[in-house]
Amino acid sequence: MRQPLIAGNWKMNNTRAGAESLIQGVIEGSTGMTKTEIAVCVPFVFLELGQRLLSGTPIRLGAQNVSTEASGAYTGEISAAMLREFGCRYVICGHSERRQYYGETDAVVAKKLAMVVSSGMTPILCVGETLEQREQGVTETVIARQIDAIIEANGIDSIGQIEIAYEPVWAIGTGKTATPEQAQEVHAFIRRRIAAHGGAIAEKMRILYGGSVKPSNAADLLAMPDIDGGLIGGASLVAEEFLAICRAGE
Ligand code: G2H
Repeated sequence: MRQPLIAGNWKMNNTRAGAESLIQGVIEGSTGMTKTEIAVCVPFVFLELGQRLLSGTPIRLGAQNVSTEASGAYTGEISAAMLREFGCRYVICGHSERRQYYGETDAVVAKKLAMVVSSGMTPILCVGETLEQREQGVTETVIARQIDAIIEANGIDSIGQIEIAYEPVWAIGTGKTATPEQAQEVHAFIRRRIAAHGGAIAEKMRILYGGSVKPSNAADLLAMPDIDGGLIGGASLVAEEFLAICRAGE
């Protein structure tokens, strides 16, 4: 009942020529896929290219970050309105790499989500625990804190306007994937947590899994009742691999 979403997160990869052939490959290879929604979240500098190539196709364009501010003297920042103008439908917010390397707090992430929503796009909110936190048995506490912070800052209704991606930090780019059962357990917890806040949206909203998703594990992950798609890093950089994952959602 929830349409699967497979979104590529290219991170800081690719050349202009590489970006062009990858997007073309995804367009051509996804013809005939009707069930799965497909998106590519590219570096800012490839947005114009993405907008041009994807125009008239069902594939959505996305960005990987956004400023907390609307406009003004914020050197190096990119606003939500700019992303919207360049055809973005999705914006990844609060990816663990941004939390870890650029000090993004839950409060910053909440502000970014609000900016994206008010500009008419859909944020993909990333949440997830580190290996240390999992080993300490505080996975649910960490995820609850990340989700609750958004609800407290932006209200429960704002949750209906976002996508959530559960990305266990220990599974990101490491080749270690959460087992489908481990991921399902956390996805179900996220849904319960949102329902407990009075979010009638909990059953309808999509919760994606991210962290070393590849063609060989995508089908098993997507078969889980609370896994509604994937946020794909490394495997989204090779058209055939990304397409194989998209096909698993069909
Ligand atoms: C997790 C994921 C994409 P990868 O960061 O967001 O990357 O699939 O390379 O683990």
